[in-house]
Amino acid sequence: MKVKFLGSYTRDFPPPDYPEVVFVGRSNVGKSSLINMIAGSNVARVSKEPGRTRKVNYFLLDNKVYLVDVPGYGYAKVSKKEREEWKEMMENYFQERKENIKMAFLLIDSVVGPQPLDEQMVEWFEYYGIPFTIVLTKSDKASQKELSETLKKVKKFVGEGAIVISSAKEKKGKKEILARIFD
Ligand SMILES: Nc1nc2c(ncn2[C@@H]2O[C@H](COP(=O)(O)OP(=O)(O)OP(=O)(O)O)[C@@H](O)[C@H]2O)c(=O)[nH]1
Ligand SMILES: [Mg+2]
Repeated sequence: MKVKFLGSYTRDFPPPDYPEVVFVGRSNVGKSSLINMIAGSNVARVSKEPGRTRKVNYFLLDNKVYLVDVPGYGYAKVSKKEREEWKEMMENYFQERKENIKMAFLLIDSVVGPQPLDEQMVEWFEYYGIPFTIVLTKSDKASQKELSETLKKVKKFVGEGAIVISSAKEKKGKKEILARIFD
C-alpha cells in the first residue's frame, strides 16, 4: 500500500480532492499504531506517553483516500487551556470536513472499555451526520472475558452499528478496516 504524509494542520486542511477517513479516540488508545498497520509502514508517530499527536495529520493512501490522525482526548494531565484548544480544533475540523468524511473510526481500548467521552464523540458524529465504525483496539491484551464485557457495553450505545476487533500488534482487523475505508 502506498502512503504519503501530507502534513500537520490546525486549520486550512488539504483540498477535499479525495474522500477522507478519520481515526478518533482517547489518548493512547492506539490511533497512530492502527494507521501504521493499515499503511503497512511506520508513517504515524507512536509513543509511550499519551498526548503525542498534537495536530490533525493527513496521509494519502494509494492516491485514493486521506487517512486522518487526530489528537486523542481524555488524558488527565492536560491543562484546561489545552482541552479547550483541542475542542476548538476538533469542532472546526468536523464542521469543515463533515461532507468529506466518509467514515470515522472511533477507537476504544478492548481492556478499558467505553468511557463517557467516547459516548460524547458518538453524539458528535450523530450531530454532524458522520457515519462511524467502532474499533476495539489492543485485543491482544484483553482476556476473552474483558473483550466480551467491552463488546456488551459498546453494543449498548451503538446498537446495530459496526464493530471491528483489532490489534496493531497482531495485525488483526486490517482486512475489515480496509474494506470499510475503500468499500
Ligand atoms: N499490545 C498492544 N499495544 C499497542 C497496540 N496498539 C498500540 N499499542 C501501544 O499503545 C501505545 C499508544 O499507541 P499510539 O498508537 O501512539 O496511540 P495514540 O492513540 O495515537 O495516542 P495519542 O496520539 O497520544 O493520542 C504505544 O505504546 C503502542 O505501542 C496493540 O494493538 N497492542
Ligand atoms: Mg497518536
